[in-house]
Amino acid sequence: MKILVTGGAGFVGSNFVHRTLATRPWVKIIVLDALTYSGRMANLHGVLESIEFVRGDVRDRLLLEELVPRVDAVVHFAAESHNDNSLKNPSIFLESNILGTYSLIDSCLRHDVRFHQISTDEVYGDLSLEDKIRFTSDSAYNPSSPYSASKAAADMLVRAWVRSFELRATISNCSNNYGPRQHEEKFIPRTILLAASGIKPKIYGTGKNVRDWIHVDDHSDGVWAILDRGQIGRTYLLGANQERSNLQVLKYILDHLGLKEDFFECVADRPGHDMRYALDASKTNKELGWEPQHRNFEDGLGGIIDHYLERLDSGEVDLSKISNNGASLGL
Ligand code: NAD
Ligand code: TDX
Repeated sequence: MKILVTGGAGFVGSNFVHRTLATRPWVKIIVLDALTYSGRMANLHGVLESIEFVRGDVRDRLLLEELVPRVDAVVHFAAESHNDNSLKNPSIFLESNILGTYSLIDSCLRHDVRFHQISTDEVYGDLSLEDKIRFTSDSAYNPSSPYSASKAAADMLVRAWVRSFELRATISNCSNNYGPRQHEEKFIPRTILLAASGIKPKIYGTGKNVRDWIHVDDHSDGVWAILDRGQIGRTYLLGANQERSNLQVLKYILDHLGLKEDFFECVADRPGHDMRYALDASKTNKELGWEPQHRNFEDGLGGIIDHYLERLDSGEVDLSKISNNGASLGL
């Protein structure tokens, strides 16, 4: 089997490449990545000799004409992925996330290639802290930010292409990932890197906002369960049922680093900040037999903190970009 992995130099995509080669060494991989500010060749360290890497944009139709006919499936991770950036510069989110997905599904349709759309729980909007429900694949889309609206729009295109043109496609909506190789603009790496450098980490607003945290390897295994056994046209939710408030995550990290629990500062809230995400992934479990292997968030997080401390020691992290008192801007 040969697959095209878009965005394979980013956080989730690179972990998918590492995980695939570790668990399915027979799978041939082409990575297509534009190497924007968030893509790093270093994320593919150790696997570069086993894959084909192409630097390019998912909107480049001519390039897709060369690559797509060579594979059995496209797994589409490439995206602008940071909510804070989408509030400051939405246009690139529309370009890469919506038009990029359109170029890929158009090419996959013409070459009859299977397509898998990597999406997010954020397309469903948020829940309140009091809500007893979790989102299911039947929940209505109700995105809050330019980022989540662009992901929702891209998912809608995929659904329409399945219905109107019989594109062979599936979609997965996953909750917040943690693991190695995540860009330092995101909450967990940013908090570890700042705290370990003696700079107070930043909590947006009250810190009561809740995310469901899943280990990135469990996300990758879920995608493979869908590629292997998923039904064309279906949406599958991937969540770990590990809801934690941002304050709980922060305090765990501070404790792990031997720092006082008040070593942080509250800064201006993210505009439109979603309060709580929670997914009910039981249907994916029943239909595909997938379930997260990392059952406890704190155990999983404890295992990756050293990875970020090593990155700090290597001097590759520019702390000035993430130590400001608000949302970082990687673009
Ligand atoms: P990331 O920002 O770390 O990586 C994105 C990658 O895509 C980078 O390597 C970047 O260079 C590449 N890219 C961006 N625009 C491109 C373009 N136009 N053409 C080619 N390559 C381009 O993001 P991530 O956190 O790894 O997220 C990857 C995917 O997973 C996204 O689709 C995101 O919506 C989805 N997702 C992420 C999470 C999470 O918690 N990180 C959760 C659910 C879903
Ligand atoms: O310094 C910070 N302080 C803080 O309190 C940062 C960077 C974030 N936060 C808060 C905002 C969120 O409530 O932490 C929470 C997590 O923030 P992010 O890491 O920016 O992730 P989030 O906005 O939840 O979106 C993530 O999960 C879904 C990914 O970035 C998306 O790509 C994915 O779709």
